[in-house]
Amino acid sequence: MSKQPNKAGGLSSLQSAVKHVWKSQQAKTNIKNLMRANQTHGFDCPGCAWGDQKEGLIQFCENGAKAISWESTNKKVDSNFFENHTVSQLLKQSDYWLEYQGRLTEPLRYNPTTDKYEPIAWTKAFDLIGRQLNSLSSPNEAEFYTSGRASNEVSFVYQLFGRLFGTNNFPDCSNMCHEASGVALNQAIGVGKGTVVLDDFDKADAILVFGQNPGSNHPRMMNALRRAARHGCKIVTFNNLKEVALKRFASPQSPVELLTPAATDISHLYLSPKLGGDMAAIRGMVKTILAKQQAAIQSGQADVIDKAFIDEHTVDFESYCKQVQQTSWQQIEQQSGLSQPEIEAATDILLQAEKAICTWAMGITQHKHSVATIREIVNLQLITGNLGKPGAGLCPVRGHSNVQGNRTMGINDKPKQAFLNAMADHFQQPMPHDHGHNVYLALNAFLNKQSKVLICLGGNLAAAAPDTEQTFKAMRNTQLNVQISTKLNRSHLMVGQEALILPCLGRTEIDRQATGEQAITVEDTFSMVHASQGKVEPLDEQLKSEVDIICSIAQATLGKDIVDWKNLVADYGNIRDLVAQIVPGFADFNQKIMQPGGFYLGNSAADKHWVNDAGKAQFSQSPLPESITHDVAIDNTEGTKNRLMTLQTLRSHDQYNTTIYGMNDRYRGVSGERKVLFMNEKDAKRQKLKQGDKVQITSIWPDDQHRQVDGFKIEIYDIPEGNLAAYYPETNPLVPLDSVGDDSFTPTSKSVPVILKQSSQDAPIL
Ligand SMILES: Nc1nc2c(c(=O)[nH]1)N[C@H]1C(S)=C(S)[C@@H](COP(=O)(O)OP(=O)(O)OC[C@H]3O[C@@H](n4cnc5c(=O)[nH]c(N)nc54)[C@H](O)[C@@H]3O)O[C@H]1N2
Ligand SMILES: Nc1nc2c(c(=O)[nH]1)N[C@H]1C(S)=C(S)[C@@H](COP(=O)(O)OP(=O)(O)OC[C@H]3O[C@@H](n4cnc5c(=O)[nH]c(N)nc54)[C@H](O)[C@@H]3O)O[C@H]1N2
Ligand SMILES: [Mo]
Repeated sequence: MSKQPNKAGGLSSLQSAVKHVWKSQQAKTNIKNLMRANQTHGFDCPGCAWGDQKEGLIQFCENGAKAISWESTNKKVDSNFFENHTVSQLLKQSDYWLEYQGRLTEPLRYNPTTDKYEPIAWTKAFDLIGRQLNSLSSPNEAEFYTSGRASNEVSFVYQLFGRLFGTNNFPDCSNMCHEASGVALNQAIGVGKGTVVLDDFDKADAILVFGQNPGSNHPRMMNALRRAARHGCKIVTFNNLKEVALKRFASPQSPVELLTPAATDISHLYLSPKLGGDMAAIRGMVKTILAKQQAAIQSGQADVIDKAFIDEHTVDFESYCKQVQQTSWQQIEQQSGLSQPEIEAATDILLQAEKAICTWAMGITQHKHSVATIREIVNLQLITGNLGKPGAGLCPVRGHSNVQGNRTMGINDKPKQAFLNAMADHFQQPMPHDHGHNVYLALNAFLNKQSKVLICLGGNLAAAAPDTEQTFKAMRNTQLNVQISTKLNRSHLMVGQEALILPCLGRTEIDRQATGEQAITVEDTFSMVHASQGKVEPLDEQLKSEVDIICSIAQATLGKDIVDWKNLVADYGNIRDLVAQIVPGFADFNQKIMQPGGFYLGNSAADKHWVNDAGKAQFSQSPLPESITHDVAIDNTEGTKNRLMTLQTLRSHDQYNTTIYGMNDRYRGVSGERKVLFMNEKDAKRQKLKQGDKVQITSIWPDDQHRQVDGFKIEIYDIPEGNLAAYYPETNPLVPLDSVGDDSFTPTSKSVPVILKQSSQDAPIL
């Protein structure tokens, strides 16, 4: 059984930050870099999308330090490197090894005869892309993927280019991430973003944290939770696993907590529902509230629900109540894995709070019924009137540092009509109106050979997307695969008929253009937009900025009649002027980013202004899913009994999505390995497995594909029976491409039905 530490943060996290800065071999630069992270006139930390505090010298966290050091290495992956490595050889290396080789510094083109990437001049690369795009029989045969680190400026020119070219095919990392939040919130409250700002965390009396691990993935959120807990705010955590940081956290900024065993207790109540069981748990909370309301009416006491808010601001309350009444406690307990008293205890905390916030992340968004679950979170906040007042609201905690800004700038396969109209009016050009492709549709289009050209603005689609074998096949089907990146990764090895690697500047580097040094902007989880400016010399003079690369491709494809692309590259202020004219909320964009800390975009729902179809906040009324548990005995193909269990795929403490920084997961007590399978002791006994045994994991899905990974070591763990957990991306081969969320198309990465067998051999590298 793994030994978890008894607190998170503190000295160990500072020590780990220092170790990663040192390992980058650029210690001096990186220490300077860290002091500029998230400071006015500095750069935005590429780690996560949490908001910045107003004061404090240190605005980075351990994992931000890793992200920054990872980018600022002095190791280069240039043409020399590729002379010595064929793509076939590189394919045998791990994801960790690939990224560890250093920064990409030269534009490269794949040569199928030598099976190597070879140097190509930038202009030739742009011409090649322009020719290929213009040879397509329809613009919809091109797919423009974005990863959420891309700035507002590059996102805007990217979508402008794609739409002038003629398509809405903008698959993006959000499709695999918070898509369900956007869909559900748009339906319910008319805006697909969170309604709270950072200050609200200081005002809340209760915070409900659903399905997220901020200790590793949003460490700066831990400061907000710690402050709240110390003020007496009650935090209720719903997490399938017992995440240490959500139990006890020591702030590295507090001398006492840094240097002594002291720490702050974070969660007042910690509940561990079954995977996918949150909707049932929340339904149980509402059922409790309605019962208490009934009792209050009968005894002539004050309302438990917020009747005034419900009457004035919502629709469909009555039909929702009927739905709740029809849901039995038996079903709620069975599906959530929580008991009625546990759910009632959580409800009591919420009801005692005048102001409450609900936050959530991937533990909620990566299931089949994620949209319905998020609607249920909204229902809970509506019934208690916890929306549109300080200290209360909804907070989907975003992942990538500018994933929210990408959408605001128009990276969207289903753009709103008003946005398309504004674009069409401004540029006097028709815009494509048909819905484009998300990640799921794009991969299918490559598999069916309907789509031919893939351009990726950052990210690592090959390793991030589900169903590795199918994803590889899809990417290898391309006529041209263009990867705009900072580091070598698996997506570069998915060569189609043609493949290009275009290396770009990172966020920490100085971006010099014709009019001088440029800043970019990003939007955080709280709709705050602020500038970010790199401060270190670029690693190589051949590197170009993402804006330059996209505008050069656009010019090579479309010419400069409609847009003067060079003018946009020369001064990013010109891009912001366009944004100011097209995107609501950005008037005086260039002036507003001069303000320290940036500016707030506003949120209509936070102002109790409802711009959805209903014109009011809308209660949803979905029944609970019929079944979410896969914990049943089934006959496997060899006729023996096997248990079907549910696997979640998640992040370790030492990774940033597909970028692996190291082999440890300190807060879960794992060191030196990533092929680990967390399992309940009773389940292990039932299946005659013990700590350290190696197993083969097979996912069960009604198609002919054989999805399996091998050599995973059993780690006996405090996890609900029937549930398993293992790291992504090693387990992506198990997530079936067609297993997606209702209405969101997000891969169901947190509920994969699997069976286990003793390992037969040592596992091959993915
Ligand atoms: N250092 C670092 N920071 C990151 C990232 C990173 O990889 N590394 N990634 C960034 C990105 S893009 C994102 S989207 C975020 C991701 O941030 P998280 O959502 O925290 O990421 P995951 O590791 O997927 O963690 C999922 C959490 O939800 C819990 N969980 C899983 N399923 C369920 C469920 O059904 N119910 C409940 N109640 N809990 C469940 C898991 O036990 C785990 O604690 O972090 C961002 N920040
Ligand atoms: N099974 C499973 N699959 C998942 C998830 C899961 O929880 N489970 N999570 C999903 C989620 S939430 C997300 S967001 C996706 C992530 O999907 P992506 O965003 O596509 O993946 P990343 O790993 O963040 O991308 C890393 C690569 O980005 C490039 N890069 C880094 N910085 C920059 C930059 O500044 N500019 C450019 N151009 N490139 C840069 C580097 O080359 C690096 O290799 O994965 C999803 N996949
Ligand atoms: Mo994400």
